Amino acid sequence: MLELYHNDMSTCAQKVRLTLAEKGLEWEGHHMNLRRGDTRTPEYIKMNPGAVVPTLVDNGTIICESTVIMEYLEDAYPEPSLRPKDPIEVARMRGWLKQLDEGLHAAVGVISNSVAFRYQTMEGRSEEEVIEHINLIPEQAKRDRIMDVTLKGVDSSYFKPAIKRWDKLFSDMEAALNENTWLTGEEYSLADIAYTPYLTRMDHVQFMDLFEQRPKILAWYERVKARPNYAGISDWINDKYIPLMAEQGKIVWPRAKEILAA
Ligand SMILES: N[C@@H](CCC(=O)N[C@@H](CS)C(=O)NCC(=O)O)C(=O)O
Repeated sequence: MLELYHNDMSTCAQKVRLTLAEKGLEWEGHHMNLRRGDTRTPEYIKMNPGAVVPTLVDNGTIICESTVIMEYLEDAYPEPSLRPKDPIEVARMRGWLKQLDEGLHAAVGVISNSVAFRYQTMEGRSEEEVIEHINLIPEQAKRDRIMDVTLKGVDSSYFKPAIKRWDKLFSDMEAALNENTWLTGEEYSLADIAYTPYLTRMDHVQFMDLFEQRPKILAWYERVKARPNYAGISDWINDKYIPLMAEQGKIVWPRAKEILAA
């Protein structure tokens, strides 16, 4: 039996739910409330040392890290295949996945937190309680980043590099989609799945002007949303998050635009 510790709006959990849906796999969910700190308990950290979702449990075996989970699902449940046959395309696919793990995911965390999620973290907590809550994050670098972004919002020094990094990624993505229908070639792959939640996040924070001059990305986004597996995102939308992300995102977008124009 497949069990997934996840969260409704988490981009990493969305990656895994999209993969499970594409493969038509049944799973049992354990929903974790991230603002409450459900992943920061000693019991959960034993299972997932980073104190994050998602965690997959397959017949009692624990698998952490969304990219690792996606590749595991591809190996353990190969049909339909989400890894291209051509080794060059597999290399490209892994290149896209690697970038998320090496900074892009953290950068989207900076954007989402500084724009919107910080308000949820601060709600009902004094400043000391906010600091105490963030201090439960096991990894030092992440703790420092989340602390700064939560306390300072878009004035955090992490905001500028984060938006610039995503802008660079979107230039690369537009170029790739100018060549092919999907990110790695003519086959829909784990790379397309992995980036779908991040496009959705840009949409939710109303940063869609990023794609004004990037029509291929917009067309790709329409294609991924039209696939049945998009239910892995749309069935789990938390209505409390959407207005907050939209309202705060609209306020912040001119600032992001200024950074990108400089
Ligand atoms: N590298 C990890 C990152 C996972 C991650 O950052 N998950 C976030 C949600 S997208 C989380 O659980 N955060 C916990 C928290 O905010 O307390 C992965 O790919 O699985």
